[in-house]
Amino acid sequence: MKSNIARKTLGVGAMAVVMALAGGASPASVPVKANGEIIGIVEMGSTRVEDAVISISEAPGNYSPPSAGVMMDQKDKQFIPHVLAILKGSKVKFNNSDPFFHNVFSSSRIKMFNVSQEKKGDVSELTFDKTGLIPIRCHIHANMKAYIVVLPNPYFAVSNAKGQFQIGDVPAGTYTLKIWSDKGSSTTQSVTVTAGGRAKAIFKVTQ
Ligand SMILES: [Cu+2]
Repeated sequence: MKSNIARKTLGVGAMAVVMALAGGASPASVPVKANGEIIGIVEMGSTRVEDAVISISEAPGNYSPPSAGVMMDQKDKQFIPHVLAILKGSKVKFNNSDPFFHNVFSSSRIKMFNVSQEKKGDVSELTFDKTGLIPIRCHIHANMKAYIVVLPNPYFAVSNAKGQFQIGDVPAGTYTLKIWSDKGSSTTQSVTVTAGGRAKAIFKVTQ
């Protein structure tokens, strides 16, 4: 046991020397990672929940939205993605990939709009500068439903088909982690992110 530890220590030391030589940098100049990440899963009973939006409610700083618009496509009479999470101030491009008429509208108080994309390739671009939930529909196809969730900071994620999510590059701190899903609700959680660490959260959604 003792010899194992000794060997392990030697191994790490040797590796550090090799890295320092290869990189031409002393260990003191290696940047310290001040941010961490949050990972987790979203469950509902024994199934996993896709398209849940997980976000932290308060984070310091001012954030600039991406200059390019984020795409919400209309293909095979569906909005893709079903749930789009964006940073406040972002532009969304509503694209028509179908060879027929689509329309996008919302009656929400946060952003009320009504635009049409008559033919394949038509795009309507809108800016979303208030935070909140915006349900959207198409006047032509009643089954078409989607949601845009506008958030105040960039620390959010949408769960994948396995219910997994990952929020990366979060400044170290303690936050309230919240969730929105069109399938149900779940309570908020407190999460502490440490520098270089990985905080974990499990959300249980109920109807
Ligand atoms: Cu449509």
